[in-house]
Amino acid sequence: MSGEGSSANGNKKVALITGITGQDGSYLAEFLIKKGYEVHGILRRSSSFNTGRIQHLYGQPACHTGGQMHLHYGDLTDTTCLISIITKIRPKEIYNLGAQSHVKVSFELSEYTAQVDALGTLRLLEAVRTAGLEKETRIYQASTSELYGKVVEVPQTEKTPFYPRSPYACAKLYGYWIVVNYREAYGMFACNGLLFNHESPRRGENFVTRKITRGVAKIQLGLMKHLELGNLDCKRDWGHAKDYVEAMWLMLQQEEPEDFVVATGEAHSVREFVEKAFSYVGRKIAWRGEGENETGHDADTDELLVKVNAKYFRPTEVDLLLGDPSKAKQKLGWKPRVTFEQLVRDMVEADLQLMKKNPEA
Ligand code: NDP
Ligand code: GDR
Repeated sequence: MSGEGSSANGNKKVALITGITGQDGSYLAEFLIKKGYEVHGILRRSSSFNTGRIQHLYGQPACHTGGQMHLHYGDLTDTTCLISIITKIRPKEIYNLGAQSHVKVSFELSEYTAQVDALGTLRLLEAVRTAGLEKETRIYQASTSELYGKVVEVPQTEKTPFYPRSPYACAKLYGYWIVVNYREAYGMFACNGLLFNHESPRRGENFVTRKITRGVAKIQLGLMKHLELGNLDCKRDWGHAKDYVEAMWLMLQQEEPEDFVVATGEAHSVREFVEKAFSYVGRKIAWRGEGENETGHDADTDELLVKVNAKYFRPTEVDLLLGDPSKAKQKLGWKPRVTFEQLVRDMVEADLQLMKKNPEA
């Protein structure tokens, strides 16, 4: 690991990203490197390759060293490593993006999800205090629209009360409040970004948007027959991850630490996402049946393209999320650039290219 032995450079802004190997971590690392930061990231030990999203950022990709990015083995469940990394690199900014981030999986891995998403946040805050950096280091916490869950008002703002609907959301609720508490108790510059769903060609393959765009590409290339999905009628406020990492950075550049909703202000159903994605390969979907028995067919050929499978239903669902990003627009000067149509098109095009190059992908 090139981070070993490196220390904070007095003039250079040093940032630490947990979850650097994930969708957001990779875009944020790119963004910060472009801004001249020395970027450090926490890498989980894995038996398989997990740096695919960031390998282009190494100075020397073949040996994972060099350039402005440095990786350190670590884990949000391991207090000692967090203290050691933070003490060594003395980051000016920490972005806590590391998480077990899959809502459906959190019903099966509820305790682990709490360990990482709830207690991991506490460990990180305590590590900053242990290193004596509570007045110097600014912290971004990846909070989420999932906190609103069974929503009590539409659209959701920074003031909307929370109603979490999954072990993931309950764990993130603790993360949200411990950040608020440490800000108030110790005067730490710590902010929650209440980010609504954001996607990209780098989105994990088992989140619904990427599952759809991969499926469309595979079906189009004759590599798969049909796609199986869960609830088609839930709605999400979908933006592009590239836009959202900029909002994270902007939050840490303000005079005062505050929490912000980051969203597009537009909601679409999973069904609409499916229809739009297939429309980019020239196919119109005709729906038949309902609930567990619903299917989607090519309107011209009647070929089965989509099938509902109850195995993807969640014990408690979040039906509608729609964010009001007015505060972020006004105070951060942030606004989303990528539209829903562009997002779907980009993802379908990227997966078509990927599958053409590597049909096994
Ligand atoms: P990903 O699932 O793509 O990435 C999660 C990252 O966390 C990966 O780098 C993963 O490592 C790492 N990680 C998982 N477990 C641990 C652990 N025990 N210790 C250290 N690191 C760990 O998520 P996204 O990039 O999509 O999201 C980033 C953050 O933002 C997450 O906290 C998520 O909950 C939150 N969020 C995401 C939204 C979205 O729409 N994308 C919306 C709102 C909030 P590895 O690569 O090894 O698995
Ligand atoms: P979400 O994203 O739960 O909103 O969490 P996901 O893409 O998993 O689900 C969105 C909606 O689609 C429905 N759905 C399916 N979901 C998946 N994964 N697979 C399917 O086959 C399927 N069929 C329908 C779901 O029921 C759900 O309603 C994401 C994560 O990134 C979180 O970490 C983040 O906090 C929130 O977004 C904001």
